[in-house]
Amino acid sequence: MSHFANIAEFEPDLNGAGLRIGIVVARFNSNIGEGLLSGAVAELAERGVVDGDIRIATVPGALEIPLVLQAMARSGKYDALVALGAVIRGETYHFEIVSNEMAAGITRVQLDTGVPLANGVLTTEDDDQALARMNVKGRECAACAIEMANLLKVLR
Ligand code: INI
Repeated sequence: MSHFANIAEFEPDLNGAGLRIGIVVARFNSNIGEGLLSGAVAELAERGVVDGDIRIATVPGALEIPLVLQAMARSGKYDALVALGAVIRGETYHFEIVSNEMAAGITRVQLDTGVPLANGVLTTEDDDQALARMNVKGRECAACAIEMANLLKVLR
């Protein structure tokens, strides 16, 4: 839906057919990572991304995500990337460091490489919050990756 009759607007395009999507998932809090991954892959499939166009890399924790995203982005093999993981305050005394460095690194990779990137690393107070959000967050990030990949293709 465009806002104005005489002003062109790029419509969100959520068709994933033909898009190549890379996913990086942290194994720390692995049950949450698995839930995020299930949601993301289900959403990609429902939106037309075929299994052969998806690659999954796992890393030990959230702090390792940006470097692997950077390598995948630089490879030129992906239209968009998705980062998945969980940083849970109740289980770490350096919650802020892990959360902030992870998020800053992910944003930096996106801007440095020009490859769109959806940040699906949950930062929560406890396990229950992460469990409640993992499926929807995985799905949202997959949809975000598709939309951003399509928008960037049009803009370029
Ligand atoms: N990594 C996470 O992904 N989530 C966490 O909650 C977490 N905590 O609790 O510390 C965490 N730490 C590990 C970190 O990401 C690195 O793997 C580690 O510091 C080695 O570089």
